Amino acid sequence: MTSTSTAPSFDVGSLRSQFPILGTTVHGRPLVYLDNAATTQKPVAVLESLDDYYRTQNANIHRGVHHLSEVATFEYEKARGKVKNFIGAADVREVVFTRGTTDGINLAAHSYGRKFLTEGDEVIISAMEHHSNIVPWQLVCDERGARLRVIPMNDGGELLMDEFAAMLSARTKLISVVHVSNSLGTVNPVNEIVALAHRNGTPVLLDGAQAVAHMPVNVQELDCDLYAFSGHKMFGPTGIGILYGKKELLERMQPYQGGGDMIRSVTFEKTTFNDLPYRFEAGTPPIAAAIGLGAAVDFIGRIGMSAVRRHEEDLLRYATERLSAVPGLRIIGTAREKAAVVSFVLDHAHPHDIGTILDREGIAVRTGHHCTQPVMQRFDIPATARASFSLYNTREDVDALVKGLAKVREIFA
Ligand code: C6P
Repeated sequence: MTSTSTAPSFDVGSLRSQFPILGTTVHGRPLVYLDNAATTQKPVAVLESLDDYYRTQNANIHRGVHHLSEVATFEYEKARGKVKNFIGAADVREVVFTRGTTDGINLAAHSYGRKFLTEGDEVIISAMEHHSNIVPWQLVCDERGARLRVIPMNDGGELLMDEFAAMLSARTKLISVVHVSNSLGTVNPVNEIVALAHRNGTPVLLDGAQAVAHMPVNVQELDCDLYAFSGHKMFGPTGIGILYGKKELLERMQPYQGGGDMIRSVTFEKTTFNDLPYRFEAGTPPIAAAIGLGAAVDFIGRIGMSAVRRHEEDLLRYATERLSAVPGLRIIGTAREKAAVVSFVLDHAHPHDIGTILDREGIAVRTGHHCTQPVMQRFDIPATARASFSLYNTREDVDALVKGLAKVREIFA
């Protein structure tokens, strides 16, 4: 099998040169970075925007009348506008800056769940959720006397849609499902989920942590009510994320955290709240990180998400083919619709040992339960090794992984 790259218009070499870390070595070997579902690397454009902000623009926002405060406020709000366009939101007021996906889902659980859930109500999640989309709902359901229900999946890692449809009732108050599974790679039929939910009058939150950097996402086309994702998984800094929400829904939700900037007026008797989206952004936000996320959005925009998706589909096909040929290797997650995430187990080798041996070869993969313990229970395994790809990965990276696994097999034979 040859290692030629496919999509001719997609210049991986030039993209890679924009990521300084990809030119470094680990244990004396060139870095092969295959842990993109955990976090992506950062291009020069993002690094420079952070540096530039702190060197020339640093000030608090929405507060000062002085020049720097106005510049910082302008840049922060410009970043919000870029995100709005990137996800196809109708209005900047629908784009709430958060600390990340986890923070966004917790915001939704508190602000929606505490206001709208009552005794006997139901929240539906799926069997392949990240802990971030399980625990916040467990907490709020416990508090409100509501019930958490789980859409089951088949052995390939696909949701059983008939069972989902049968679960919907007047008691269903929210559906919160992952767009793309981080441990199986499944791309869920989110359009169908939203359509069924809306027919039942139920809003839908999508966890887009593993989707936004890998495929075109348009929240108006998805028609989802809430959509959460993290900046650091899409070439931006850590500590920043987005909760998109339809304006009518956000307006009905109660504030999550209290503090500066989220109020209109405060007396000891009564507080009135600021407009959207500031009502959900209490305190000084991660200003530099938001601006860095704006730079990440510009970076992705220059490439185009459809081209990214095509490139990663090629990597997925190639990786699946080559890994399937490794004796004793079993891929966990074989859905028909997948993103470029390949989880696997290997006979006689624990995933942690696989990860450690690969690391000595300069190859970074993640091992463990990937914060999806119920997925591991469903497949009756303790953990997997996971290679997750991004726009800068190549077929040569896949070849390096397969070669590294040959070493693992040699040691554990
Ligand atoms: N998954 C992974 O290695 P935060 O930590 O808030 O940025 O993202 C949480 C999260 C939520 N949902 C999904 C589907 C995710 O994949 C993640 C993060 C990482 O798979 C770290 S566990």
